[in-house]
Amino acid sequence: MFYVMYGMDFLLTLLLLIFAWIAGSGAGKLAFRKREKARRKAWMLAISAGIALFLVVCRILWAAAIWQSFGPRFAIDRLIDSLPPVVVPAIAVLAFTVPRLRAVLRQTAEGRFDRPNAAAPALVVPVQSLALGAAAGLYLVFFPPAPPYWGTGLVMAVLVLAGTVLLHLKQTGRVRKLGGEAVETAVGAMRRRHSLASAGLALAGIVALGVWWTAAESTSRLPERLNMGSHGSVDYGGGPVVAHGSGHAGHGGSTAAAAASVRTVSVADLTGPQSGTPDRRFTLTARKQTIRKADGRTEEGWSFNGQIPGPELRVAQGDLVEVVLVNEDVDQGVTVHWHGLDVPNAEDGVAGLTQDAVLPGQTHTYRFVAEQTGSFWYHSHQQSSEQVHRGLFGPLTVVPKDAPPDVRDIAVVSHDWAVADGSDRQEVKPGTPVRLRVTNPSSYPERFTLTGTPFRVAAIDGTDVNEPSELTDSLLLLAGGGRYDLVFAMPDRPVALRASYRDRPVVVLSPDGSGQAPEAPAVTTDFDPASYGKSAETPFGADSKFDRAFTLVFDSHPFSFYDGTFNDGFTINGKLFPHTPTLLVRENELIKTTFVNRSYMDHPMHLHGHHMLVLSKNGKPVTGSPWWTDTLNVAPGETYEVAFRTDNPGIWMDHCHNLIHAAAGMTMHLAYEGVTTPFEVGSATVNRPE
Ligand SMILES: [Cu+2]
Repeated sequence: MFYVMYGMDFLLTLLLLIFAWIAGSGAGKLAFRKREKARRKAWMLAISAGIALFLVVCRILWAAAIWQSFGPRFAIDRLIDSLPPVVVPAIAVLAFTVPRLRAVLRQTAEGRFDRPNAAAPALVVPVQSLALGAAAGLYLVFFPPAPPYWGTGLVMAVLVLAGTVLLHLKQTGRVRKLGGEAVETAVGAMRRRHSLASAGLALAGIVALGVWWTAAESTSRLPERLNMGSHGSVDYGGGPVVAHGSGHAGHGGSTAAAAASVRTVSVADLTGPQSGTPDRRFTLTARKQTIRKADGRTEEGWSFNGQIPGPELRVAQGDLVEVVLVNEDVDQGVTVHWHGLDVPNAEDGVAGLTQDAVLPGQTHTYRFVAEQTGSFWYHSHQQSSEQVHRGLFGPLTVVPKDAPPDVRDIAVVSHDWAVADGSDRQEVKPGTPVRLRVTNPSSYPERFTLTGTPFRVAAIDGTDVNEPSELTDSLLLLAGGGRYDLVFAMPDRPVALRASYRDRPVVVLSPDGSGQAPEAPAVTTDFDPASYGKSAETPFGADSKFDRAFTLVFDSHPFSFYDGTFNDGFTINGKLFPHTPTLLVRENELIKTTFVNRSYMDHPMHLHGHHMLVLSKNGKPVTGSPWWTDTLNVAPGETYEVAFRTDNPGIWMDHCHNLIHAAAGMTMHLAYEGVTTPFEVGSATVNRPE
């Protein structure tokens, strides 16, 4: 639906430019046509201008339809930025061009041709101005404006106005020529000037493109060193101004924070318990590993403890967990991030923000208390777009202290490499309660089906669903980085979990361990967490008074540079990191964030260190169970409102978990007042978090 709506808008914009351009060019030449051709050319002008006017009306109606379908945030930029430059000239065409063109048509029908009338700027310039406005509209498709849109609107208006003035001057000059010379001489001279001007314009265009390319390429380069606490651009979300500094705790702290006499603390000091004997101790050793894929080819992968996915870390709620990360030979360095587990900031494992990447031969120790129960996963947050893809991830499960012992509890981390050899077949006695902890470690949303038994989605992103109802033939869309816990009692026949990207099931459970997987359902219904389960008390909700409200709008920038590389960028409020705003907060505030996806790809938004309560989806309140998430898939055309409490001080990543998007700048931070970091990213450091 969204693709159709935005695609059609693009098509209308393109067609408008084509017809307005044909009309504008025809209008400029009309007065210089041979008498016998004038009538036909005037008709062609009338038709192309008529189509262009019709397309302007279509664009207005289509913007209204987009507004109606997806909400004002999806159409407001059209209203402010791209429609005025065509609507105003279109009105001028109706007021000035149409009467004069009708006169030309009338006269030429009688065999007369009044050249000065046909050359009148009032006939010609409005049509050409419309073409300029249409060109501005097409530019805005590829370089979408950022909120609040007024600046871009003003620039577009000034540019089109300036262009119109120049066209007017040019046309007045032509009229003068037409008065002074014989038409044939005038036409000849005009043709020559026209060719020269066209060549000049084309050359200027190429030069401008070159200048833009060079400038965009060089300005997109990240600085050699960038402190992640420096916050070049900030957003207070309408709340009180928050003191923030320029990093380097321990070297005088932050000036702004000091000036406001706010106590500063370094992320490095926001650790888990440093003393006490751990209840569970693990060692994760990262090393290179050759992987044989399903098609027989081999590729260099990287593993934890020689496995892809890495070993499951299974702990009980309340355990003090100690994990020693050892990097044997992964040259880029590694870290471990505990995805979904809201650990203290220093234990969060983000290279360049909460620690330095652990280089070959080095170790790093993480210590935290597993306070939440549920399904989580761990992965490297150093060059994560490449390292997670190559295998540096694994499941992390926190079970309740009083977990029933008879449950068959299986962590399923579905990764295209890990399952290359076929389905995971397991024997489960009929009647056994089963919990499948399904994790999607890929960058893209994955669609799962479970066949052979009715089931319930017992938990989303590690948090229990309240009174989940029974499902059959449901299509479960799981965000990249997200988790669903599927529970059922094992029937006396096989059960299969399928992922849409694979032919063979990911997991087959059967009473004898060798059963045939049941057929995939022919028809499925989409599972919607927004209306699943029963509503229940939440610590805050849509009616709460929020201390700050942030709006994050995602746009496609198909022609953009990031760190010197030309690519398909996805911006947050028009910006790529490090120009994305840092969301600044104080401890113990209630925050509302609105995600608006106007781009053509899904963005699984992952906030570190906090769980977000989903308040509404596409303007409709969540009606089912309270829906807590740490990785929310925001599909094209979707708007979500989420809320969270600032109860975990630090500087936290808030980014798209399509790690390719994140690596191309779709990342930002949530920073608490007074928190600084001694760590840096940039080419002069070892740290590349994405
Ligand atoms: Cu994304």
